[in-house]
Parts: sequence; structure tokens; C-alpha cells
Amino acid sequence: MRLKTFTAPTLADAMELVRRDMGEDAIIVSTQQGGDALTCRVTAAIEDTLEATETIPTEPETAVSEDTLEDYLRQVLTAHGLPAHMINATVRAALKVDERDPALALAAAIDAGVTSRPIDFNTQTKPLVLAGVPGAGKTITAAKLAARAKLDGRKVFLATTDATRAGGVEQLDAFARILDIKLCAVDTADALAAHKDAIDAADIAIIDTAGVNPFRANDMTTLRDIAAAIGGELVLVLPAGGDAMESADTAAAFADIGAERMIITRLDMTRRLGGILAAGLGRVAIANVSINPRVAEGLDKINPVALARLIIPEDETEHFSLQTKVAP
Ligand SMILES: Nc1nc2c(ncn2[C@@H]2O[C@H](COP(=O)(O)OP(=O)(O)O)[C@@H](O)[C@H]2O)c(=O)[nH]1
Ligand SMILES: [Mg+2]
Repeated sequence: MRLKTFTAPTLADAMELVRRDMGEDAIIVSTQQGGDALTCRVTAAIEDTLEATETIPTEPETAVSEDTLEDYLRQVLTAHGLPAHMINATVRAALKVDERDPALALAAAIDAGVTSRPIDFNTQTKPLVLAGVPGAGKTITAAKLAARAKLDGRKVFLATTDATRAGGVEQLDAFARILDIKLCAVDTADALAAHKDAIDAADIAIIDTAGVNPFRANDMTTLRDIAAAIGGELVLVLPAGGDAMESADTAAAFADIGAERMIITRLDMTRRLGGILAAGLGRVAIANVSINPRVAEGLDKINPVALARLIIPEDETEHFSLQTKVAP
């Protein structure tokens, strides 16, 4: 992840510089009016892989001692419900970088511990098999992905293996009909495998599954078999806001059956992010996030800076620098 600061007479000009230099994927980290009120400073971040640009570190507002920063980060992460051993590791990583802005120091620590790997229809060859606990947001996520692919003009194969539960098919079928996609409803891995030709013929295949208990071996074997039957990629759908260790254990259980990525849902209705941070610090990368229940609005991407900013909002940082200014 690289940070770069741009200065221009107006915010719009500065944003334009960001877009021109760093592209559409750049994420705005902070905006600031210059001292003379005639210039605007915008700091943006971008993933390393996209473009190597010269980095200008953001200047700290106040030089704060390492102890103060450490205490502050500990307080914040505790408030978000992160367990002690993960707080220790995260704070250690945050203090390693030469960065006194708490959110940016935290972003660096998140960057070191959490992998972000968004779903990209251009390179996605395996069917996406969405899995998780009941109510995680699997069906909405399947509909969001299908809608996006369809809007991009791709040929979509959409299936659900949640065909035994009452109402399991109807919810997704309603979305499928609006999208003019035929929903394939099956209840076993073998029945799904019988549709292999249709899956291969599609540009993108999306499979919604029935909710499972991650700690029940039978449930997890069934899921693994469903993904294996079609050579699919198992993607965990994990709601934000859960207990941190519970979320970490859930992600670990899905990693055990082959999940390498997860989609975080309900970010819009969550205040404590220890759950997703704890899950992300494990073996499963964050693919995308869902910040609303509306199918048309799709999924979003998140990078370490954005995640850190959700954990420490900008006005909190102001509060932090006010505190540290008066500190001895
Ligand atoms: N606010 C909000 N609600 C969501 C989001 N994702 C899913 N939901 C809601 O969560 C509930 C369960 O979603 P559903 O897709 O049926 O879960 P499933 O049991 O895993 O298939 C539904 O009421 C969804 O509208 C989200 O990102 N934000
Ligand atoms: Mg469902």
C-alpha cells in the first residue's frame, strides 16, 4: 500500500490529480485545507500492485510519543472487542512503522496482517460457492454478484443448494427473475455436478448454499463436497459485528475446508469491528464487503486504510491529537 499527498487550489482539483496519478482505485484517506486556506491537500492510498508511485509520507500533526500512540491503539482495539493476543500483535506491528497518525499506523499493521483480494470477474475462472452460517447474507450476496455480472454483460450461471428448506429457493428466485437469469435449484453435490456443462458454458457461476454450523463436521463435509463437485471456490460470507474469537474460529473452520477468501456483510450496521479484524488476521483473505442490503448497489472493496479509518474515524484522530497536544 502506498500513500501520496496532492495539493491543489480546490478539493475538486486535488481529487482530479489523485484520479489522474493513481487511478480510479485510489482511496481518499484525508482531505485538509492548507494553512493559507487557498490550497487543499488530499492524501490518497493505493495498493502496491496497481502502480508504483513516489510516496510522500503524511506529516504528523503533532509529534506524539510511542507510549501515547501505543496506549491509544490499545484502547481503540479493546473497545472494538479484539482479544488481547491480537491487540498485542497488531500494536507491535503498528509501532514498527514510522507513522504517528494512529489510523495510518493501524492501517500499516492491518496491511501486514490482513490480505485483501477482491473478486474480479475478469480473472475468476472457478464457480463462486458462497457459504456461511444461516442469516450471514449469502443469498443477498449471490444476488449482488449475479446482478453485477449481468450488468457487465456476462453470461451468468446461478444456482442454490438451499432447496430443502422452506423458502430457500423463492428468495433467490425472485432476484433471478428480475435479472432474467434462470435459477438452478438442487439439493446435493451430485445434482449440482450434473449441471457442469451449463457451469462451464457460463462466464461466471455463482452458487448460493444452505446455512451451516461451522463446528459440525457433517455440515462442513457437505459444503466441501458441493464445492469439489464443480471445482468451485468456497467463499465464506461472514457478517461483521460478531464476537471476535467466534468470527476468527468460524473463518478458521472454513479455511480448514478450503476457503481462502471471505465477503464481509452488514458493515453498515456494525460499530465494533474486532470480529472482522480477528477473522482477517487468520488464514482467510477479505474479498469484498457489503454495506447495504440492496442488491442493485452491489459489493464494495476495502483496503487496509479504509478498514483502519472505520476503526478510527477521522474525527476520533482529531480527538487523539488534541489529547496528545496537552500531554506532557
Ligand atoms: N444492512 C444490511 N443487511 C444485510 C446485508 N447483507 C445481508 N443483509 C440482510 O441480512 C438478512 C439475511 O440475508 P440473507 O442473504 O437472506 O442471508 P443467508 O441466510 O446467509 O442467505 C437479510 O435481511 C438481508 O437483507 C448488508 O450488507 N447490510
Ligand atoms: Mg439464504
